[in-house]
Amino acid sequence: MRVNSNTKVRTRAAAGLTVAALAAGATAGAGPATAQPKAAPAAAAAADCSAAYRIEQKLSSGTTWRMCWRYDGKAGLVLENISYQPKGEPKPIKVLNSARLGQIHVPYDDGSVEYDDLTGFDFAQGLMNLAPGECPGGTIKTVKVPDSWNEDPNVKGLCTTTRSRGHAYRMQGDTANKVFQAQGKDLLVYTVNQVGWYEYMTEWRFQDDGAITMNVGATGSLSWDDYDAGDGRGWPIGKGASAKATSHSHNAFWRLDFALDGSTKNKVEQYDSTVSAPTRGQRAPTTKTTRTKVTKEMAGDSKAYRWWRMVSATGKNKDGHARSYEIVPGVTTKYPGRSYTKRDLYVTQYNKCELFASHNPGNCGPGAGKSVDKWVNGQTLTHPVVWMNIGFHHIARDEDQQPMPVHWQGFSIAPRDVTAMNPLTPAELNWQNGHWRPRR
Ligand SMILES: [Cu+2]
Repeated sequence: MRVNSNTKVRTRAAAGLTVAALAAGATAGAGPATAQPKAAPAAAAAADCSAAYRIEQKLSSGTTWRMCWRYDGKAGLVLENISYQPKGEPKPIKVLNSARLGQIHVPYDDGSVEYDDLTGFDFAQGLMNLAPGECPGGTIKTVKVPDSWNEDPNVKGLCTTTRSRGHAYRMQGDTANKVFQAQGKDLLVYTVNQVGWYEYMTEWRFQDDGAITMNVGATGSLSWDDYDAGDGRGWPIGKGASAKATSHSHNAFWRLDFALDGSTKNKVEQYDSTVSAPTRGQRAPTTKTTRTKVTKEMAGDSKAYRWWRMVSATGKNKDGHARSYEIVPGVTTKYPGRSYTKRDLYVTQYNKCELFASHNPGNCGPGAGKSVDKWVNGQTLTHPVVWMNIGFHHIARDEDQQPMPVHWQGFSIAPRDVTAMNPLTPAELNWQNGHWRPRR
């Protein structure tokens, strides 16, 4: 039997207990301490993995996604060696060396407590068995949880399945009865991890158009112990106004180690556009877009008219354009309370010791610091690693019980010039590239 959730439930009841003490309590009897991160398996960088750790899905539209998975004792699901092969491409196009969560940081609004769920509150240990019905049409893989608390470390906890996402495109042809349309298909890979009263869904969505969307969904139950918020720091749940669920934030981090076309020497670019009022002689406002090459480690903020991309060091598409992946931030409520949550995006030079955006367990050298903001210290980027911070401020509502509906937060990366045309272009239209002229 797995450890009953009540034994590791978050409690903020014991006044004066520090977070460290809570963390120690939560791991008591959990077996050997795991202060140091495990060395990555030697096979991680290899081109392949054994069948049990391979995920390969050819979607009905012709796109194939391939990757390896492993399960980390703190980060949970780690996807490695991710490649994309749309129809018409002779071989897989590598996108990422590694994709994983970097932290889920949960500070409470009344200042009583904050949690580092991955590094301090046994997110990975809380991997849940999935019932067949929650992986519809898919396959549930068995995950061996490292240093498991349970007699049987095996959890039927990794779902891979496919899902339709609606229109991939639609275009009216020459005649009313000729419509070009396609229904998009996605590969989904997900786990559910219980932390205290919460259950986190870690979902990776690999679309047939080359985009990858990563989301964390929080469900389960509101924290039972947190019903004593003061005014302005909670919301009344239940009859009357006596039980106020304490508001809190879920600050989720993802760590992406890109390897476009198999090389980690990717270039980072930031684009900003400014819109100016019309000057004399202009009929409308003008917009100018500028590119800034990011050559050194950076901490950046999302804003309107700003985006970033990772550019392949080696690969070009059939039009001769450098392949790249654009970073598409999701909706976020940035939490300014901690140094590492103050910025939306960090790009650091690769360091195998830098694995968690906060409370990093490894000792990364003298003065290296324990959080991602500290690692942005001017190094030249020859192997950039992307850290995205997406925050959600959770002010509970009556509808959050019971169970709590899943609330999602996340972001996407989208191909930009990876293929010369829409990877789903039907054969009849594949001549319409560039400044084409209608055929008569
Ligand atoms: Cu919440």
